Amino acid sequence: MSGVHGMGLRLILLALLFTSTYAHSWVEQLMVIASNGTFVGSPGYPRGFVPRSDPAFSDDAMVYLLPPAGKASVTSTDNLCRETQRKKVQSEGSPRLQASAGAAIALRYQENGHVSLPETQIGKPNNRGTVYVYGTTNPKENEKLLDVYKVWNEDGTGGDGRGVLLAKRDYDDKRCYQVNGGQISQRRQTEFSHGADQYMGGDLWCQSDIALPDTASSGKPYTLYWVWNWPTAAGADPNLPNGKEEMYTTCMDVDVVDHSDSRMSTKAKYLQDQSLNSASIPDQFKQIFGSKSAGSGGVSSSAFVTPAPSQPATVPPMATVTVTSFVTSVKIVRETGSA
Ligand SMILES: *[C@@H]1O[C@H](CO)[C@@H](O)[C@H](O)[C@H]1NC(C)=O
Ligand SMILES: [Cu+2]
Repeated sequence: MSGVHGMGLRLILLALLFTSTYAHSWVEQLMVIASNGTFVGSPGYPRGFVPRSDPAFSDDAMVYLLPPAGKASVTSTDNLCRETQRKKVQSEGSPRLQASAGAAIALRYQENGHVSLPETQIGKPNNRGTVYVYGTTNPKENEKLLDVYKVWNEDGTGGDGRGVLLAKRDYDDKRCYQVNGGQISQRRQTEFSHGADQYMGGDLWCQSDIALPDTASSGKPYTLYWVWNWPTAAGADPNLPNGKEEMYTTCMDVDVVDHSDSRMSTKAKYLQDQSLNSASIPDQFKQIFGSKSAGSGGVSSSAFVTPAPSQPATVPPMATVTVTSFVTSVKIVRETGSA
C-alpha cells in the first residue's frame, strides 16, 4: 500500500476518469419476459421517451429528480412524474409495451456508475438504493409522490387505494454494469460477459422485474411508477452532515392485451444458459414465480413478499466479491454510515 496519499490520488483520478460518464437513471425500455426467463416481443417505452439517438437527447430530457433542486425534502406538492410524463402520451417511434394480464415484465435501466463506481458518491446504500414499482389502472395526471410512495401497499389498501406496490427491488440487480475501469465493472465484465447489442452496446443494463396483476383488464393501459430511492446517509459526507434525500422516477404505461403467450405460466422454468442480452434476473424471476406457483392469488402484488429461493448456479454468491480491492475497501468504510 502506498498509503493515504496514494489512495487519495487514485480517487481523484477515478473521479476525473468517470465524471463525464456519470448520469442519473431512468427506465430506458420495457420487455415482456417469457416463462423461460427470456425477453420476448418488441420493446416498450416510458411516456414522453427521448431515445439517446435523438438529436434532442440530453440527460435532462429524461431525468426526474426529487426533491427538486433547491429543496431539502419532498413535500406534498411534489409530482411523482416529470412534466413530460404526467399524461399518457408516447413519443413517436417509442410505443408502449404490449403485455397480457399477469405477464412478467423487465424495466431496464442503465446504472451509469451508481453500481460500478461506488466511490464517486459517498454515504449511499449498499444495495445502491431501493426501487419501488407501483401499479394502477387509475393514475392521476398530477399524481403526488407522497400519495403513492410508501403509502400504496401490496394489498392495495394503502392511501386512497387506487394502486398497489408491485415490487421492491435492490437498484443493483447484482449483474449489471457500465463498461469502465472500476473493479466492480471489470469483474462483472468477465463474470457476465455478453456480445454488444444495439441497445446496451458493451454495457449490461440493470432490471427491475415485476409482474402485472392477473386482474388487469385487457384493452386498457396499466400504469407503472418506477421510484428509485437513492439517499445519502447522515454523517457520511462532511459536506452533508444531515444526509440528503435523493430520488428519481419514471412513469409509464403498458397496453394490456389478450395474448396468452405473454401470460405467465405456472410451469415456468428459468433457462440457466441463455444470452444475457435478453435474460431476466434469475432471483427476481423466482420471486415472481414463487408467489405465482404458491397460489397466493394476489400474485404480482405480493411478489416481493415471498422470500427468494436460493440463487441458481448462474448467479455467483456475493462472497466472490473481492474485499482486497481498492474500490471495495473504500466502499466498506462508507457503508458503515449508510442506512
Ligand atoms: C424462451 O421462450 C421464448 C418464448 O416461448 C422462445 O421464443 C425462446 O426461444 C426461448 N428461449 C430459449 C433460449 O430457448
Ligand atoms: Cu446519479
